[in-house]
Amino acid sequence: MSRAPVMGATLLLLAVLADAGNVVYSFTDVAAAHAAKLAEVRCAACGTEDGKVDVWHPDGFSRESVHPGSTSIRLLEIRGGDELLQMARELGLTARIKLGDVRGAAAKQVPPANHTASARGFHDEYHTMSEIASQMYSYYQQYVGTGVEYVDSIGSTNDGAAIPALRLGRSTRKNMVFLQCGAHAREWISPATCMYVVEKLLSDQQSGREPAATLLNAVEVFVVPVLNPDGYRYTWSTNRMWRKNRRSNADGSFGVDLNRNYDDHWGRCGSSAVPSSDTYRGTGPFSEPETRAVERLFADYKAAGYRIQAGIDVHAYGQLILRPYGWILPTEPCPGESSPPCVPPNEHILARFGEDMKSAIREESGKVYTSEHAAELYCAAGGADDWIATETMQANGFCLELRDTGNYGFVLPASEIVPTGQEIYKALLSYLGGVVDGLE
Ligand code: 0X9
Ligand code: ZN
Repeated sequence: MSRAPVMGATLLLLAVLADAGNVVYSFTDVAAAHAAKLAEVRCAACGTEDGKVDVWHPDGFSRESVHPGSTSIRLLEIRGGDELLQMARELGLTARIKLGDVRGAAAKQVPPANHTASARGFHDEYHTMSEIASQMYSYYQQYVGTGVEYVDSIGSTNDGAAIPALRLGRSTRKNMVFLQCGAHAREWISPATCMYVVEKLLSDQQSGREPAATLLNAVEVFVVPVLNPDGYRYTWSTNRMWRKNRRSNADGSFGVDLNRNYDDHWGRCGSSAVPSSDTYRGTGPFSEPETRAVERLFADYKAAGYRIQAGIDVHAYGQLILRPYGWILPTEPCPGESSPPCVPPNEHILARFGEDMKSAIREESGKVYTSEHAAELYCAAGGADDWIATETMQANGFCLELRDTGNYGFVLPASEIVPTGQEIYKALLSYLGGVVDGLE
């Protein structure tokens, strides 16, 4: 008889626990010291490796400040629970609910088990790694007459998986643009957008629609839709909010942040030496098979006489068009210089690429993207964009942060795949046009 109330209390407690860590809160203009305290709060239900809250933005912010020299963080978005609210209260900070039901939004992204892929279009849903790979092969078969090539794998991952790719176009002069998606596992809209633009480029090319048809005669586009298949698989099987690859680290933790692992100013700002951190940079530049595969890809194509002109690394979220540098703020002087700004020598050209992409997107969908230096978001070294800039003929490496601005963040509804694809397709056409104009 006396057990019923106890059961009731247990159930209530379980319900509360189950709901912990299911909300993303936003904080504005937070002192760096306070932000660091918030990021240290424990959150058993958040699914992070170190048992702390999951900082969605600035992405992976943990112990080290991502804004060197800055005393405050403009915008913080953190997934957490009651402990986070308690800490915010102690610090006198106002927490606003940005996303009230993370698990609910994530569940809605996955098609029901009984769904038939043919019932809806490919771009109406998010897809598993194997679905993406077989769709890539289907594109190859369908558009083989355009010169498209299916690359089984550019290298194999820590878990022994393939990293499939597609090479589009037919450039007699062997000019190439590199497009990379899915470096961060939880950013599902990135691979989905890569797949959308691949199909659109191929179908426009095949039917002679301009400007794609002319552009793909001048430059080939090498596309890696999912650079991080191990991480991507893990977001489907185990932890939807996983960011890094699945490297088994020396301390028993897992994962290296691929966007801190490229060989450009590796180890500087915004990257962590702590393996369990979401921004762990790895044991050295290109320590990871996925980034090494990109390095080798560049080397192989260059050795084969290709001129890799430029490249884009596609992420989410924030609606941002980021140009170099990411490893140093423009308000600082470059090393060895006495005064700022530290910006690339071709800053005016890169700024123009950014503005043109922004206009193309706005014209297509009305969405407003911000064009700025990557480090203005936050300083983070070892990124793909900075490395691509150093390796390309036009010293041109961009990072795109796709939709949205935080309402859904990483769990963007599948209904946004097509509109995001459409606006990014226009941005890409503008980008390719700029690259072709810059050919020697
Ligand atoms: O932190 C990142 O790697 C990117 N943002 S994300 O939210 N997708 O994780 C931004 C990278 C910008 N580029 C550099 N800092 N080099
Ligand atoms: Zn990312």
